Amino acid sequence: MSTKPSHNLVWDRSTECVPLEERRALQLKKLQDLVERVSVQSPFYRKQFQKKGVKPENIKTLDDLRRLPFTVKDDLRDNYPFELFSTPIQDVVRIHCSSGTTGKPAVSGYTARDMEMWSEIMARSLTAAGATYRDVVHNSYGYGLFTGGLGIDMGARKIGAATVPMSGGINNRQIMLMEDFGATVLTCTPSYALVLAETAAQMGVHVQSMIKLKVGIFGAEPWTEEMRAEIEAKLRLEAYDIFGMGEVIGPGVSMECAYHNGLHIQDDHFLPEIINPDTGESLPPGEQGELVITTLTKEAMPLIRYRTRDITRLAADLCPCGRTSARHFKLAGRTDDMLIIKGVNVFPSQIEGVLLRHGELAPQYVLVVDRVNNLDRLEIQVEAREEFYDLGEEAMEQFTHKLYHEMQQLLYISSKITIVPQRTIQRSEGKAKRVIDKRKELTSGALI
Ligand code: DLL
Repeated sequence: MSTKPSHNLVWDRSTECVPLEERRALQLKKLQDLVERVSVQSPFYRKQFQKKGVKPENIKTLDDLRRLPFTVKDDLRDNYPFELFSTPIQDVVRIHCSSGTTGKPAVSGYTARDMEMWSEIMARSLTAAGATYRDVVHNSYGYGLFTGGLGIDMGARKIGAATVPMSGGINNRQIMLMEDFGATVLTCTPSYALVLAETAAQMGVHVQSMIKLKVGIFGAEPWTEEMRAEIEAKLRLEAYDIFGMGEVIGPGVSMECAYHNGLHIQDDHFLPEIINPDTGESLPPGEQGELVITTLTKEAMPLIRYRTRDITRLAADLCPCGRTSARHFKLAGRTDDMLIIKGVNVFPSQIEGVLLRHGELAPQYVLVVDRVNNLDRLEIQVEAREEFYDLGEEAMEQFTHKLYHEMQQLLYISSKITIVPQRTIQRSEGKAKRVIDKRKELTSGALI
């Protein structure tokens, strides 16, 4: 975490730095309009409101948000494809959906105004990382139904930067073009940033002298502070965290500024809450729970109290950068990524934090969970670096043993540590697959 910010660029002070009272008054007005609007235009929410007995006139303060029903991912699937749209299809200009390979995807629609709002928040996000019209943005997020590529693209166009619409893959070519085009901003998943760093090293491209990257905007998957340090050292850039999700809009729901003390939520469009995922009860700033988002301004597919399943906490104070928006801290993970092993809750990011503290290990790992004789078993497979082999046989064994104990202290359960040779763990062009849960295969009969 840097204490001295590298810049303090803000895209639009009139909206981003608006006094807090004014921000809240605007949010309330937008919330009231939203409830009114969906009561008329959305058969889905009309029904939900009736069930809960809520009427637009019940929304008198921002706290009245809690009277509204939650929306969950299954509501999107159950109303596939367009039942959650609040506008007729002729007003929709874009449709995205989730990439799941089984079942029906979660669909999201956008009107022209939704697209304009998305461009605006992406312009804010890129500017928060210090990007301007002078930059060359090498965009390796996937273009297509996934919102990453196109979302970044719109923001970069809005600020006037030169965008290279790469998508992921063909790693050598990525490095060649980054070098030849003088890319200054890299946008991709943090795991793919590491793949690119590795590729540059294999190609003999000296990052410090041959690649001009100054900033990286990484998101779409959980990553730890340790991973940030690793990427910054390897790619010689300042790494920023960006968060978002297809159902809500795409990337840009929140973004770090140069102070790196949480992600600013674009809360003039996305009103955040943190709830206890088990009881649904609202939690105050500082307490960890599930992030819930209400889209205040989205037209085509507004979502009320959408349960994201992402685990984080809100900041209680304002950021010194001048923005008055709410902030959330780095995501711990998703409720559905949380592993329950022998009754203990484990987030992959906790394990990542410990692994990356060791110079002997590479930031490539996978967690294999299995059930043997009715007992859960966790195997942590992690790649070695040269430094590991330099230790010599005896010290290698001691190191593995030490790591085993560290994990036991962290997780309160024993795990098997397998240190595998370099470049044996599968790399990804987008979101990394960190968990192989064989228990799911046992119950569903599905094969991965
Ligand atoms: O991942 C949108 C996106 C694209 C965000 C590019 C950032 C950059 P989905 O594919 O719908 O959308 O996945 C959304 O990814 O609920 C989180 O669990 C996870 N996620 C997204 N950003 C972050 C982040 C895009 N910065 C899901 N840190 C979300 C941790 C993230 N997890």
